[in-house]
Order: sequence, then structure tokens, then C-alpha cells
Amino acid sequence: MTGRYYVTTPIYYVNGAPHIGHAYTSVAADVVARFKRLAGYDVFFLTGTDEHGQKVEQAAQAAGLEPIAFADRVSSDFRAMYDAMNVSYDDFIRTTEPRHIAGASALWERIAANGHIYLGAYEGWYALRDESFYNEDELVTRPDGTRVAPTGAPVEWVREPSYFFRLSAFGDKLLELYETRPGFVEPSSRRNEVASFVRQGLRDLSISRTSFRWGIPVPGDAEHVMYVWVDALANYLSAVGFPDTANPRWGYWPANLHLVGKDIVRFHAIYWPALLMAAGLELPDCVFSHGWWTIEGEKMSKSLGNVVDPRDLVGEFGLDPVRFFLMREMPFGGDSDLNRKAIITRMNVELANDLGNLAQRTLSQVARNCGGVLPEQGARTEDDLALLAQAALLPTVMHGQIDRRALTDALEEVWRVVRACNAYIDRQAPWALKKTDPERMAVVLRVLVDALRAVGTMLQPYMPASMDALLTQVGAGADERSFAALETPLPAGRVLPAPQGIFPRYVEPEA
Ligand code: ME8
Repeated sequence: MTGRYYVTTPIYYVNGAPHIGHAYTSVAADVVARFKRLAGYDVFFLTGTDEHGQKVEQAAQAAGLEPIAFADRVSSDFRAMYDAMNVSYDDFIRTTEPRHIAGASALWERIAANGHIYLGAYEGWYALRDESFYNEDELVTRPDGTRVAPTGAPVEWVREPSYFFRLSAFGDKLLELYETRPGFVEPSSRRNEVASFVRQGLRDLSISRTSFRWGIPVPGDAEHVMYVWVDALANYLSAVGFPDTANPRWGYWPANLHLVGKDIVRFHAIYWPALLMAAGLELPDCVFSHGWWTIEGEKMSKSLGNVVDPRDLVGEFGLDPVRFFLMREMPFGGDSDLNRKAIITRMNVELANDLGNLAQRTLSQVARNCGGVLPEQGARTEDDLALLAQAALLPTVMHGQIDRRALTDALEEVWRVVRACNAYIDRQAPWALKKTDPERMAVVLRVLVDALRAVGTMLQPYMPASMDALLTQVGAGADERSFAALETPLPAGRVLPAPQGIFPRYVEPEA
């Protein structure tokens, strides 16, 4: 083992059904988790559901259910979505579980014991949709004169007794954090936004509510429930056993990577490190914020009725093409548009043509012309060695990219090799060598099988099921699929299964 690696997704609100935004963060985290496992790390990949708060309470009421019954239902739908997306989480935490309630309460108690919580009264703006407080000067005035949150969410004036977290005392420490550990918030554009928000001065944060009941009671004052964001952020600790530091899982803390959407950076890059500092706990390495999908050019919203359930896409295009599209189309960290045309183009050009055809051409020639067994590596030319050398660099190059959260660049790196293989097969024309120089033909096909094995191995995090099929077809056994295993060639003479296409072309159904 090379070390431990702890990666998280946000825990999703159970007030609505899983959508493509949730699937996106989770598939990205899954790619990182699978990559690190294949690189030999002991990985802990956490996800879950955020089940408390007024927003969930109201959604439950509207559905005519008790909050917990409602949360049970939606939480299990999130798990079902994960299964459909082949997300390999190690733990799924629900904030209504006793272990989480214990962890969140312990975090509160620590912060209080360190003198950073006091009782006061909150008066100000609250946006229920964002479960967020906003300062007066952050509000935006609509043409009709109403004032809304910068996210467009309606705000209401709230006035109630409240516990406060002394966030104002942490401004300088946060600025020092962004300065000394620039990798703490990425990409850098987000770090600049966060730093400039902090530089304007932080106010103490209202961290309890008395106007509803669906939350974790404040330790020592059950009139109050914890502010849902303090409750939710604590999940990253409670899942690894906090406050029981003797729990073997505690060794995963601090987390290496919190993946979040750009709308929730403030909570993860300001509140979260401040709460951890106040509790005297170590800080995670990195909060990485990804961009947002629009749908066929429009913002995704319930009111537009264009909310995409990832399972519908999977039903139409297949699982791995959808995972591939999500990771390939949007430069990780930027924004992008999800539309049918782009999905079909990626499927047909990059998957079916570039990779699928390459595998099919190579493996069918091995089946036909090499007796269906893996040829010897033989005497290789410079052209052969150049291609293999390019493929052999993939583990190192991609590992660097994954550690920099360049998930899209890492895919592009594999495609460079795929394109090089396609140029190589055309140049070497093994089908012509069949008659003129069968020995050379076998060497060429073996070079291609070896390159395909490298490609298949490196793409496992992105498209696990299809690459399982590809690796089986190139003769790699279950224990020959780690990155390290690539250094050991597969033995010649191994019988290969009959080749089968892995990426069919997408053909529009007849109207
Ligand atoms: O924020 N494209 O939960 P949530 C990409 N419970 N990502 C999108 C998106 C889109 N169109 N729409 C939403 C919460 N997202 C809290 C988290 S963590 C301690 C608590 C992303 O269910 C969004 O950026 O609202 C966010 O990361 C997640 O989906 C939505 O989470």
C-alpha cells in the first residue's frame, strides 16, 4: 500500500430526487477513488445524504410523510442512483444515523469548550432554498423590486434566538491558510473569490435555529437545533469515527479531497476550515469545486421541467458512455452543456471509432491470424518501442493529473495513445503483413494488444464495466489489472476469448 486516501462527495439533500448534478460529482469522486485504489492506495470514499433542516422538513410535509420516512425513501433512491452509475463508495452516511448525531454533537461540544460559541439573537436574511444566511449587501434587486439571494433564491427576514459561532475571529487565519496552502481551495479562480469574501470581513455565523424541530438538538439546549450546514459538514468526521479517535477509520482523517459544486464552496472553504480550527482538528488537503451543467443550453431547474435523471441517460446511451461523456465533455472545474448531440458525437467518434474499432480490428486479427492466442513480443522495431513507451508513461502522467484534479486532461492523455495506436495500425498494416511477413504481423499485433491493455487498465476508473470486458479480451486476468501489473508482460500463448465489440455506435432510432 502506498498510503491512505480519503475522498468525499457532498452529502445530498433529500428534498428532491437525484439528478445529473449529483451523479456528476459522484462519478468524478468515483474516478478519483478507483484510480487511487488501482495505484495501490488504501482508499476511503465517502458519500451520503443530508437529511435535516427546514427544507427537508417542508418537503416531507408536502409529501404527507414524517421527515424520517421521507428521508428513508429519498436516501434509498440516491443509493439506487449510485448503483445505476456504478459508484464504488466505501460508506454512505445519513445525517439521521446515531453515529452522525454523536459526531456532530461532539464537534459542537469541542468548539463550545474552546470558547467559540455564544448565545445571542439572529436577525437577518435567510434563503431556505440555499439553507444559507446572506448579508444585506449581498442581496440582488429584481426588476420587480423584490430582493433575492445572489443565487436567485427567495430570502426571508428571520428573527430568533440563536447560538453563534465566532467566525469573525478566524478571518486572518483563513487568509493565511489560502496564502500558505494555495492548494486548499481549487481551482484558483474559486480561491480568489473565497479570499476576497473573507477579506471583506466575516461576521459571526448563526448556527442554531428554534423555529422548527427537524435537526440535531444543540448539546445542552434542546430548544435549539443545529444549523443544517454545521450538522452536514460534520459528516466528514463522523463517518471516520469522530469523536472516537481510537476508531481505526480515524486514520483517514484529515481528508485528502472534498469534491463540491461551485455553489457550496463558501461552506467548505470558509465555514468548514474555521469550524475545524475552532475544534482544534486538522484541516483537509483540498476543497475542489467543479462547474455546473446546463441542459441543452438552459439552466437546469424544476420550473423549466428539464431536470435530468442520470438513469434516463443510462437507459438510452448505456452506463459507460454516460460516465465517459460526463468526465470528457466538461473540463473539470469549468462549466459545460449536456445535450444529446454532444453525447452521440462523443460516443460515436471517441468510443466507437477511436477506441472500439481499434480493439475490434486488433483482436479480430489476433483471433483469425494468430490462432486466437497472445503472440510473442518478438523482435520489436523503433516504431513499436515508441508506441509502447508512450503507453508505458500513462500511469505516471495520469497520476500527476489526477492529483491535480485534471480528470479531463487525464482522459485526453489516454486518447493521445489511442490515436497513436490508430496511426500505428494504419502505418504497419498488419492485414497486409499477413501474406508478406506473418512473423512481423504477429509482433505488430502483440504491440497493439499491449498498448490496448495499458489503455484498458488506465481507463478502468472512468469506464469500469467496459474496461473489464476489454481487459478480459486482451487476456489480462483479474489480478493483472492494477497499474503496477502493467510492468509485467502477459505470457505469450495465452488463449484469448472471442472478440466482441465494446462500444456500439449510437444510431438514432427511427422517428
Ligand atoms: O448542497 N451541474 O446538497 P444538494 C453540476 N446538502 N452540479 C450540480 C448541478 C448542475 N447543474 N446542480 C447541482 C447540498 N449540482 C448540501 C451539501 S455537504 C456537507 C452538504 C451539484 O443536494 C451542486 O453543486 O443541493 C452540489 O455539489 C450538489 O450537486 C447538490 O447538492
